[in-house]
Parts: sequence; structure tokens; C-alpha cells
Amino acid sequence: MKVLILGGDGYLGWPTTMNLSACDHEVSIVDNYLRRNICREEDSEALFPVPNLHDRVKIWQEQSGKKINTYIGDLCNWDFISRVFSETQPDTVIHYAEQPSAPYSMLSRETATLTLKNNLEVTANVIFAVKEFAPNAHIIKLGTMGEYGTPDIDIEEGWIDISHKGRSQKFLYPRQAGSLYHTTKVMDTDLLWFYVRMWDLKVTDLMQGPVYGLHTDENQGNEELFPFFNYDELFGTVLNRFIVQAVAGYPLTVYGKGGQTRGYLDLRDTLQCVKLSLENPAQRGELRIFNQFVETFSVNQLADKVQKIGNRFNLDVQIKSLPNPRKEAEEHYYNPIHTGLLDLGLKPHYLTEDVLSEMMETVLKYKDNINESCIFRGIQW
Ligand code: USQ
Repeated sequence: MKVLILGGDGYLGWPTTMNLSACDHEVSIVDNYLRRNICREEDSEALFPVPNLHDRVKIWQEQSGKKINTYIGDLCNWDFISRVFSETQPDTVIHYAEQPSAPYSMLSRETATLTLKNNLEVTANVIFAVKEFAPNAHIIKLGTMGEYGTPDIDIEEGWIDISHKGRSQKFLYPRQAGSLYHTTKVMDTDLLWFYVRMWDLKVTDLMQGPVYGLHTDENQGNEELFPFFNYDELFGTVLNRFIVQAVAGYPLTVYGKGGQTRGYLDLRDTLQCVKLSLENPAQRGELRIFNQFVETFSVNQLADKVQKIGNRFNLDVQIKSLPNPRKEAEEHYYNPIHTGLLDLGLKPHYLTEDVLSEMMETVLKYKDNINESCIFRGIQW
């Protein structure tokens, strides 16, 4: 298939690029280095430097013999996105091109506006570009489990049957996000659903939980092909942060009571889920939604696991509860359904001691790069 990956430089975009290229899909990638630039501006660099996209593509080509087309530019710019779509004529568009940090979206009015503008304008442009240049393309959009929030009932897979005064209909499951970033994802879903109804688009929306890890089949043995590994408060997801904190001897930053429960997945499972969605596309006029995670943990459970693994490496890992900078439920019911991707054939990687040890071994190699000042700055909601 001809696959166009938007946001191909990112934590998920680059591993997806290599994975689909390794499977002999014809891959083109686009990025405007938004995340790299924000990290630099906010002094929140990743654990190790990552070559620019042109260099990564060359390194991948030397390793695999596979070619990737690269476009650097801003998808908010209609002339640019028109050129990308008309030249690539994609069968599938994978849309990761969003500002992905909840804390960054809550930092200031400027960062909130950037998040709103970028995420919604890119999503709208993708929809218009598909309609104009690739009307048969399947759009795979990365959504987030955070769109649902933490309701006191089971979370269905995107849709819920509602009976009211003797009549019934299926509706999008209620959304109540906990940050502006997560709210832009709700708005994206609404935009896509509108145009699925108007223009019969084919769309898969993947409601993903926090991802951890950095090893994939494609980057084994070649650290130049690793994704960004952020551990700062803005861009680091909680488990990646805890591993780095354990290595640095920095007490694990559990926010509040630590009962916040989310659905987690290994980076390798993100790749599987995206590939399964690509190879089993949505139908015309369908907004198909999958809840993309493999197991749920509370923050306290993650901290305990990391402390235990740290002991194996003779690290003295402390856990410290901090006043929660976020406005979120710290103890709550959480039971999301997640059978759709398993039914398509997902073979989960679970968070075993071996997986944690592999991450910790890699992070230990870069211990001297850790900048403790970016671990916690307390961005308040
Ligand atoms: N948390 C801590 N200590 C920390 C960092 C986080 O206790 O040092 C807690 C947070 O308060 C939250 C949970 O851990 O309750 C998860 O936080 P996170 O920073 O790992 O994840 P989040 O901000 O929700 O965002 C991440 C990705 C985002 C994705 C989302 C999936 O950055 O792009 O959409 O995970 S989900 O959380 O399911 O919405």
C-alpha cells in the first residue's frame, strides 16, 4: 500500500514509519519538527539526541535497503499539504501530526492556542486533502483514551447504545477530557464524524492510552534509530519518566494519591495496532473506533514495579507523592472495553520484569545525559 504518515518524526511516527517500511509498504512521511522545536524552547530535550529526519531515513535505508519519501513542512499550510497528497496519492493516511502533550497545552494561553490551532487545522486539512486528492484513502487517526475521561460506568469502544423514553440509538460514547490537549482530540473525533456522515469517508480512530518503551524489531542493535525518549514533565509519559527518575536517583513523582488508572501499552503494540488497522480498513461511511491499550495500572502500581526493578539494578528507588499539579480524579472506577484490536489479531506485549529491565538497561547507558531540572516544574491545571 501507499502509506502517508503525518508526524513521522515523533515518538510513535518514526517507529511506525520503519515498521511499515519493513513490511514493504511504500511509505512517505511528513513533519515540521514542531515537537523538536518546542522541546528546545522549553529546555526539555530527550534523553539522547536523535538524528534529523533526512539522516534517519538514510540510516534506515542503509540498514534495510528500503526507501522512504520525506517531506518537511507545515500541514496547516494548504499549498504544502496539497502538494504532499497529490504527489503521494496515499491508500492510507496515518495522522499523528498533533501537539501531543497535555501539560504543554495547559502551560499558557499561547501554548493552548498553538495546540488548538495546530491540532484542529491539521485534522481539517487532512480531511479536505483526502476529499480532493485521495478520495478512497483510509484515514487512521490517533485519538486518546483521555477523550473519555474517567466516568463512573464502563467505557465502551467508541459508541454506546442509548435508550430514552422507549426509543434507542447508537451515539458516540460521552467525552469529558481532562486537559486542553485531550479536548482537541475530542474535537478531532467530532470533525471526522461530521465528514464521515457528509462525505462517506473511511476512518479509524484509535483511542490510545499512555505508551512506554523504545525498543522495536526495527531498531534493535541500532540506537541511531531509536525514537525520542522524553522524560521531562511536558513530553515524557509516566512510565518512561519513572524509569529515568529511578536511574537518576530522583524520587518517583507520583501525583497526588496515585490511584489514577489508565490503559497502557508497549510501543511495539502501537505498531501492531496501527498495522492491523491499516490492513483491515474501515468501510466507506464508517467511523470505526478502537480502544488501544493492553492492560490497566494505577500510578502507584507503576511506581511499585519500577522500584522493584530498580532494586535488581542496585538502585535505591524512592517514591514521593507530590501535590497533584493536575485537576483529575485520584481514585476512580475504570473499566474500558478493548476487544476490537484483539479480535483483529493483536498479540499484546505485557509489562513484564524483562520489559522493564530492558528499558532500564538502555536508560542506564545515558545516565549522564539526564537533566534533573526538567523532571518536575509543576505545571498547574
Ligand atoms: N502522572 C504522575 N506522575 C508523573 C507523570 C504523570 O502521577 O510524573 C500521572 C498523571 O497525573 C496521569 C497519569 O500519570 O494521571 C498519566 O499521565 P501521562 O503524563 O503519562 O499521560 P497523559 O498526560 O494523559 O498523556 C499521555 C500522552 C498523550 C496520550 C495520553 C493517553 O502524552 O499524548 O494521549 O497519554 S491517555 O492518558 O490515556 O489519555
